[in-house]
Amino acid sequence: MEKHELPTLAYAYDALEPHYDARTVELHHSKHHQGYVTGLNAALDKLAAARTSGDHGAIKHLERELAFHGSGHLLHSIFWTNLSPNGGGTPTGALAAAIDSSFGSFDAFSAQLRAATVAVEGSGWGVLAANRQCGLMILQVEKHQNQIVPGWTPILVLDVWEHAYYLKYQNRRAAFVNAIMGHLVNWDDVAKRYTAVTK
Ligand code: MN3
Repeated sequence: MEKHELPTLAYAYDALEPHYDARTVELHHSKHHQGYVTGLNAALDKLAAARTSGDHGAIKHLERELAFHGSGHLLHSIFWTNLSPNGGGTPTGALAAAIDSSFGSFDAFSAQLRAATVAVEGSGWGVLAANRQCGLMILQVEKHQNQIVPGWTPILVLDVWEHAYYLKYQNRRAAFVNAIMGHLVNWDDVAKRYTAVTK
């Protein structure tokens, strides 16, 4: 089976300054995200070995590892592309219309997403998810894999594990979320993901 790999960022580690500091972005990408890639590959290797041997005694543990590290890798891969040094502002076109339809207005959407993200209990993510038939909804994901809804695809994800912001923002999680929403969201990428789900 082909190995999963850490994706290369489209910008330098210091490109998101001052809103997202270079040291945190470097550690977050090269250490934390890499850890999920390594963990996912290890889980897949062990599952393959178990199939070969026919010994599925550790299957419950391995499936948990797969869900945790696989979701961690996927969410971080979306997260990096959701950010841009030229981000911020508001979406346009079909995505903007869908946000208005699902949430009433961009401001109402933004307030709900920021509230859901800031209120994550422990480590997790605020997620805007899309479904072809049903439009958009906001999810509050715990860890990487809990409180997802099958059939709904994440198109904008906000990481509020402490590793994502603690060096610069310490306990001020809301300030980190506001900095991302105000200055760094790459709405072109979110719109591209929305189109891929709904076309
Ligand atoms: Mn993270």
